Amino acid sequence: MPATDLAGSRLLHDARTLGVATHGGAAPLACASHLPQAHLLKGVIGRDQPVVELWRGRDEAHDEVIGAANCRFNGEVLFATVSVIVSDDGNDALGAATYTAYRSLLDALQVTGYPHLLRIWNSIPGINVDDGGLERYRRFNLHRYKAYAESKRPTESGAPAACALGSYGGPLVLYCLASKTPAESIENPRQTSAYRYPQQYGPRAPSFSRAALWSGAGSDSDILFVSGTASIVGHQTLHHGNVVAQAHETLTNLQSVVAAAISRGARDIALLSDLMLKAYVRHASDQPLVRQVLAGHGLYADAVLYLHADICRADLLVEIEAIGPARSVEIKTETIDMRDSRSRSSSDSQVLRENG
Ligand code: 3EB
Repeated sequence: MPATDLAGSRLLHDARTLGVATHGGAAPLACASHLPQAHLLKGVIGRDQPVVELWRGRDEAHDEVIGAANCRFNGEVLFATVSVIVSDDGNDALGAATYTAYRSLLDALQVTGYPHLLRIWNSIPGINVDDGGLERYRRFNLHRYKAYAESKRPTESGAPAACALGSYGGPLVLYCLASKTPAESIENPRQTSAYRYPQQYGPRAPSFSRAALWSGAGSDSDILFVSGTASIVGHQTLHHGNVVAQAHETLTNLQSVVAAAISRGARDIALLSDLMLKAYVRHASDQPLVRQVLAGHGLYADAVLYLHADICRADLLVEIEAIGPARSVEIKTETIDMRDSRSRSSSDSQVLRENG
């Protein structure tokens, strides 16, 4: 255990570390306050402690705060977080927060010289709530599109891999990885491209790619960012109310998008099992079923991070994302033992326990 204590502390204080996303926990992680940190208010399922997702590059990184964006970059990639409070007045508070957050982020990418957004995570308070006749997720889509279009960013092919999940209160939180060189957009032949969804899903279709395939500078392997993937075939949700069938359909979709990436020449990726997975479940009590489906597909279900979150379509019960394998960027998830930190005086003493 002392060895992993040290490993955890070393990782957080490693000059190559780019930033963290903290899943769960009442407050942001004090021992990571020197890094861009996305504090996400989702419940971690199956572990009684928060989890920190830590991003580390190959070279020493430097940070800069630009407007609302906390950035850290190493000459090759940039990690950034933006957090914007959603006011409770007005019908379109979420839309306004989305526009502000995206404009700040995109301006920061331009200023720092990392213009290519590879992957972005969106955490949206009350994602399925109806605000004055339009669901918050649909308002989010309108304003994300507007910010991309005004910043002359791709809104169709070339848009980043993404996901959009709910949070139970708190601000709108974005975190992302961007780079100096572009990624290749990958679509899923089983699914209508999200940016071509018909109007029945909202006045503006979502701006994201099913996956982004990126080769780091001078790297001999690629990194595949697979967007949040759900039980959608064509543009329709399948298997209403059946989480097991939705999980199977989701895995078929994931396998299909990974196959599409391989057929485009992805290096070092052969199977879905080569990637790191994160699963979001709408109902925490469904997690054992999802876990079982993953194990049944030969995946290492205990290494998956399970988070309790609302999903952008009200009829979706599960969504899974994938990433890896990462040579140019390392991603580790670790459990933080908060009990341990309470017994110590230094805020640097929180224990990070690697879970593989
Ligand atoms: C879907 O396939 C499910 O709006 O950024 C997945 C990934 C979903 C990203 C987004 C939404 C987003 O449409 C929802």
